[in-house]
Amino acid sequence: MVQSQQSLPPLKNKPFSASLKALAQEVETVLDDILPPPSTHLHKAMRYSVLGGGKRLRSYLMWASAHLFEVLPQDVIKGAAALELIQAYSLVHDDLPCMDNADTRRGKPSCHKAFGEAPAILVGDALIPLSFHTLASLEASPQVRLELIKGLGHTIGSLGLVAGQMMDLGYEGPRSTLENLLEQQRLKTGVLFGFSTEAGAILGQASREEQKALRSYGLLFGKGFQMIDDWLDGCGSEAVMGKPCGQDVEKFTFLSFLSPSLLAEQARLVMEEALEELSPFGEKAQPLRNAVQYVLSQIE
Ligand code: GRG
Repeated sequence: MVQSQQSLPPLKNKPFSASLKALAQEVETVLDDILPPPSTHLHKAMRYSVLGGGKRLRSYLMWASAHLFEVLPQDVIKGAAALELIQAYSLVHDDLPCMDNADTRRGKPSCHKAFGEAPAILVGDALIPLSFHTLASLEASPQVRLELIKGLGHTIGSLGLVAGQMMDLGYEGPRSTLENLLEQQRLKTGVLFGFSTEAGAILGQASREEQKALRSYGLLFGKGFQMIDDWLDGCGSEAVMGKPCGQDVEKFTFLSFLSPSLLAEQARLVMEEALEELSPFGEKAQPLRNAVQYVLSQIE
């Protein structure tokens, strides 16, 4: 049965952390349903990598963007789940020994540590098509589904996430410039956040201008998020972060180019730019403003 378009429940008075938690639970339930039962090694590894962890920030941004328009609530949660499948794939592959070589992820052994290296590659390989299949199965019109599928394909391909990873691995020019780092972070972090807010607007059949403004908010949010992530890794404490700090000292990060105080200042400016993109949306954009507030509060 096709259900009618409707506004998502207003959440402007709910604190960010409560909204994020509630949404994360809904997305987790859908992910649990989308993922195949754990009857094979591959499916166990897929469920291990996707479920029970992650802040679900991209889901939140998609939801908060869709919240500005008339949408099918179940499509928003399912669309957000599709983004989380991509997020999980990118982390599983990034953790591999031939990439960032990380033994832990989301507070537990990384996928290849728990299930083996070849299975971890195949987990990523299987999560990507599952994400596209999920978008293709939404109740939205074929046009909307096509736009989402096209947008995600562009976002995660050789002009998006994969290009960022190639730069990070040092295959695409010198890594020792701030310019290179900004582009790498735009591709690794920014474009998926940008697509998250754009996807909410696509679902809501927003105008091109609205889609552009929300994508721009997401890109700027991603830039600020990465700056603050680098600041926290260099200057934060494990007690506050809930994960070990100082893991990136050997790498090029924003702290390789900017002092902590300058980096914090830049992050605030970038987040202010992100907030400016929300001015056409008035009060209803409060959940998106709350996300900025939350990320900035970590360096206050
Ligand atoms: C194409 C293999 C491949 C990778 C693409 C996304 C990416 C590049 C790598 C992931 C590793 C990484 C640290 C990327 C920077 C973006 C970032 C800070 C990701 C972590 O996002 P959070 O903090 O993670 O939202 P959770 O666990 O909450 O989902």
